[in-house]
Parts: sequence; C-alpha cells; structure tokens
Amino acid sequence: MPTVVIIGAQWGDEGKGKIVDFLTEKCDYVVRFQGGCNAGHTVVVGDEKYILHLIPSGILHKNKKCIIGNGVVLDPKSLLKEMETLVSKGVEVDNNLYIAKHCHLIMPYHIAIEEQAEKIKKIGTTKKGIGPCYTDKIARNGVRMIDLLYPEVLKNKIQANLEVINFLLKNLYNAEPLNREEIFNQYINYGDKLKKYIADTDILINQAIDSGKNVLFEGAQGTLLDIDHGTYPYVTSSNTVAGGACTGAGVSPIKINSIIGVVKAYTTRVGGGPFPTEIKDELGEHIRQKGGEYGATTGRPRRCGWLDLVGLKHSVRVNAFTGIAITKLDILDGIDKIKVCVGYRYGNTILEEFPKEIEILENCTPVYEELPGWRESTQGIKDYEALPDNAKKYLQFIEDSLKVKIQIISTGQKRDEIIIKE
Ligand code: 2SA
Ligand code: GDP
Ligand code: MG
Repeated sequence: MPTVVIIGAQWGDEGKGKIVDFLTEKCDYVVRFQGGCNAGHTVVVGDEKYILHLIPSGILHKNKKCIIGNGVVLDPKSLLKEMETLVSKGVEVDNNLYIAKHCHLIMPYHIAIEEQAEKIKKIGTTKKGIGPCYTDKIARNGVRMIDLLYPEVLKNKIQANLEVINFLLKNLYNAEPLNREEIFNQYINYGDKLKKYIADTDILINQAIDSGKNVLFEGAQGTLLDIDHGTYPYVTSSNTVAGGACTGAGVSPIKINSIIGVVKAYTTRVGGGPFPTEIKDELGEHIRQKGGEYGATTGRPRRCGWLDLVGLKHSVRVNAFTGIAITKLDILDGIDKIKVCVGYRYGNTILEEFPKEIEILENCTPVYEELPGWRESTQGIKDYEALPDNAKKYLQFIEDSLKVKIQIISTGQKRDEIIIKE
C-alpha cells in the first residue's frame, strides 16, 4: 500500500478475486483497468460464493469505492445483470460504483462478429465480444460510455459501424444482419439506468492517490494472455500486465508502489494455445476436480498442468513483481511427487527463456525437477509454521527460483484461509 497492482502471473484464474477481496480490507478504492466480462473472479465469504465479472472484487466490503476504469470494455447488459445478482444477495451497489466516461462498450455486433470469427480462427475465446470491441477502440470506431448520454452521437456511431458489420455478417459469414434501431433503443435504455455511475474516474483515482488513500488495481486474465507479452495469438485483447493499470486507469507509473503477482501452485489454461506443462492423464483430471478448475464465466473445463518457472520468470520480468501471492497450495496435498518445469527442451537445446515464437513454444517439452509432495492437509492453514516441511520446501524452491518474496499463501477458497508471510 498505498497503491498496489494485483496481476495474474500465469494464464488467468490464479485466484486474483480472492486476493483482491482479502486486500480490500486495507483499501479505499478498487479499480478494474482492462478486460471485461470475460473475467470471472470468485470470492467466497462464509457460505456464499460470488463471481465478479466486471465489478471490482472489492464490492463485497462496505464503504469501499469500486471503479471500472477506462481500459475496461464494458457490456452494459452484463453489468446490469451482475449488479442485480449482487443486490439480490444483499450487496450494496449504489454510490460505491463508478464507471469511466471513456471506457468502451461492447455492442451486440461485437458478440455477433466474434461468434462467426471463432468458427474459422479457433482461439477459444469466451465469446463475450472482447476482441472485436478492442478492435473498434484501436480503429477509432468505438462507442464509449459517455456516448450513451448523447443520442445523436450514439445513433451516428451505430449506423456507421453497422454498415460495415452487416455487410460482413451477410456476405462473409452468411449470417443475419443486426437492427440499428433496436440496438440504439437498447443502449439509450442502458444509458438511463447507468448514468448515475458515470464519472471522470481518472480524476477520482488520482485525487484519491494524492490525498493518501489506498488504491488497489485489480488485473484480469493473466500475463501469458497479454496481447503483447503473452502467447500471441492465443491471448486476450488487452494488456494484462502491470503497465496496463497505468493506461487503463489514467495513473502514472511513478504513482504505483507495489505489484503483487498471483501465482497458482500449479498451472491452468482455458481456451486454445500452447501449454508445455499440461498434464493429460488422470492426475490432470484429479487436479481439475479437486481444484474446481472450470471457467468461472463459461464453465469450460480448464486444462491443468505443473508449475512452469520458465513462463513465471518471463512474468516476473515484464511485471517486476514486488511480492508474490501463492494460491491453491491445498490442491497439491496428497500428491506424491510434484514436478516443476525449470527449462524447455527444444530440439537439441535447452531454453531458459520463454520463447516469443508460438511455433517454438508449441514444440517445447518441459525439463522438470521433482520435489517430494506432502501427505498432510494444508487446507485452511493460517500459520506458515504449521505447513508440512515439504510444502515449505516447495514454496522456498519457487521463491529462490523467481527471486521474489512470497508474501501471501492461500490455503482455501474462503477469505480467512490465508497465510500472511512478511
Ligand atoms: P477473450 O474472450 O477474447 O478474452 O479470450 C481470449 C483468450 O483469453 C482467455 N480468457 C481467460 N482465461 C482464463 N480465465 C478467464 N476468465 C474466465 C474464468 C474464463 C471462462 O475466470 O474462468 O469462464 O472460460 C479468461 N477470459 C479470457 C480465453 O480462454 C482465451 O484463451
Ligand atoms: P481469478 O480469475 O484469478 O479470480 O480466479 P477464479 O475465480 O477464476 O478461479 C480461482 C478458483 O480457485 C476460484 O474458485 C476460487 O474460489 C478458488 N481459490 C482461490 N484460492 C484458493 C485456494 O487457496 N485454495 C482453493 N482450494 N481454492 C482457491
Ligand atoms: Mg477467473
């Protein structure tokens, strides 16, 4: 604190939601800065499970301000549904939520285009329209939150965009064109419902930082899914790395104090793309079942594998983590021998750095070190000293390899199943 960025160090689903919720206690503001409702951040409080998609995971705490920053792509329909679900569970979503005037909106045509594009180029996206929305943003065709309050602007943008999209849908994909009026009316209606939340969030966040408030930036997806630094083209369409917090919220890098990388004790990936340490036998299935490794947004089974230090070293470099939070250590309980990937074998060479070429990554096989597992349960342990010796050795091995301090160890889904090690 006072400003901390939380980043997924692998391919997402590391347990960022749990860590953000835990750290929110000490924060005043929680800010999402990239991605959209593709994210699924799970927080378990008591017996209640919440899955946050667009709303920052800090929302479950009273008197904290939650901000959807300009770097987010926002689907108003999805946001309204999420707000409704939270309110129905007794969570306050009112004047504690702010939405950037200049965040871009996911439109029905983004989802329609992605639906078709995925049939041809199988990335394994969440089909939430994320890529096509960022495409429009970069091509300067985007519809932004504030446009909902200016009907003429909104109408013109929808009309111009639909001319192209409907041409593509009809002639390229042989799919149904979309109705301009319908979309316009729908989005004007969203504007009515959401206008009270629209704000100059960059001003709000900077004022908060300058007046000494604690601000937490909540990353979505993970470093290896970053549009620039991930396993392109099998990535999401935003900057998931720590630098994304600056552009996606309007905050200078000199105002960031710490960056915590969230590292799952093993690796998972959902969607297509290379995954050198994937475990394809029954042990992979065991981890999937025990770890509940199913997409928090789509329900898709996640691919499971061993910890990959080559990918993590890349992640440490591009983010400069000041600390690490290890999650889901408990899922490894009872596994006899735990493998850790320390290099990649590619032809006759051993690679120590994560390759940029997808074709190389696809043909790498992992070089493993094997560490002894532990029989005891670590679930719910709150005191570092109470961990089994071999669990401590595993953590030490990770810390020594990555040269970053492990500050937090999560040992269960619940808020208080956590070890603070500083
Ligand atoms: P997209 O939809 O354009 O962002 O998809 C591009 C790739 O990014 C991956 N991606 C994710 N990976 C892990 N978790 C995500 N959130 C959900 C979750 C995913 C789900 O929490 O489980 O429910 O399936 C997420 N969002 C995007 C995606 O799988 C593609 O590989
Ligand atoms: P996120 O996208 O990074 O927030 O992660 P997800 O919510 O998609 O997936 C992480 C899953 O692991 C969720 O079901 C969490 O409740 C769960 N989880 C987080 N930390 C732990 C932990 O230490 N142990 C166990 N067993 N589950 C955890
Ligand atoms: Mg997730």
